[in-house]
Amino acid sequence: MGELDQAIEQCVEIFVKNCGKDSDCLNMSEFKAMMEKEVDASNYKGKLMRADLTEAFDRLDKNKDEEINIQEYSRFISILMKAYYRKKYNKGGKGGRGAKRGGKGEDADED
Ligand SMILES: [Ca+2]
Repeated sequence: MGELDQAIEQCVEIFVKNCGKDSDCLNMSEFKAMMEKEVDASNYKGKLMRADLTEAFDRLDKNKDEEINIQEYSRFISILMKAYYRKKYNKGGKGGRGAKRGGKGEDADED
């Protein structure tokens, strides 16, 4: 198994582990528990991590069903990946490629 396979598997398993027993989504308390256990905000740079968890949850919950599904979670992982990259390597910020996407629903990670 490749390193990327392992990283993807871990991301998925963390999601599944934190979802309620009979659910395939994270509710607010599961999301908060996951964040406290699995995410060190100091590793990331970006608006999302400066917001409190309730606001982060609201922004991630695109379909407003008060749960984070796998699609919303995968967007969240993507936001964290970009924020980590920006913090660690100090590149990939605004003005780089892709800065002018202009699409709706994809701007949660932009300042
Ligand atoms: Ca949702």
